[in-house]
Amino acid sequence: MRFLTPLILPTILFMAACGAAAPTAEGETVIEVSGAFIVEPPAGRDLTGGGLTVSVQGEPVTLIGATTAAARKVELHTMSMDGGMMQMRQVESFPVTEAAPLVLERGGNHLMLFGVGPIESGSSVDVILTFTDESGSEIEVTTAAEIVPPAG
Ligand SMILES: [Cu+2]
Repeated sequence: MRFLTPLILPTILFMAACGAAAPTAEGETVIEVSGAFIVEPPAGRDLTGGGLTVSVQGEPVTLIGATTAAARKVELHTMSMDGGMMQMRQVESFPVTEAAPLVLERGGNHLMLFGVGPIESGSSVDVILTFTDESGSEIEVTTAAEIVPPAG
């Protein structure tokens, strides 16, 4: 289970059914994750997208990655219009500040999941998000992502 043995240590792991929060080492910054979802891939496909909202109280943090047991790989993607075409690009990170929560959603910046195993709408899977704070410390937050039907 490579996904469950990340190289990044030490970490703070905090799990909750509906949203998750993790204090940093200083106990001042609080990260809150809510509304996590993964779109059920179309039949025969193992590629899909997902989203969530991250807000932070205190110092800014940076989302630098995500993993889930439900997918081989999760990337951070931007979505933009380029010459009338929707363009997705992988990015290394997304910033989160008190003034600017991070929203990952369908049709916007999003999580891109590759090698997705069988998942069914209505169930949920844990997604582990890795953040860095301004001191360079890594913080992990686990959130339950709801599996939702493909957009109709
Ligand atoms: Cu994408």
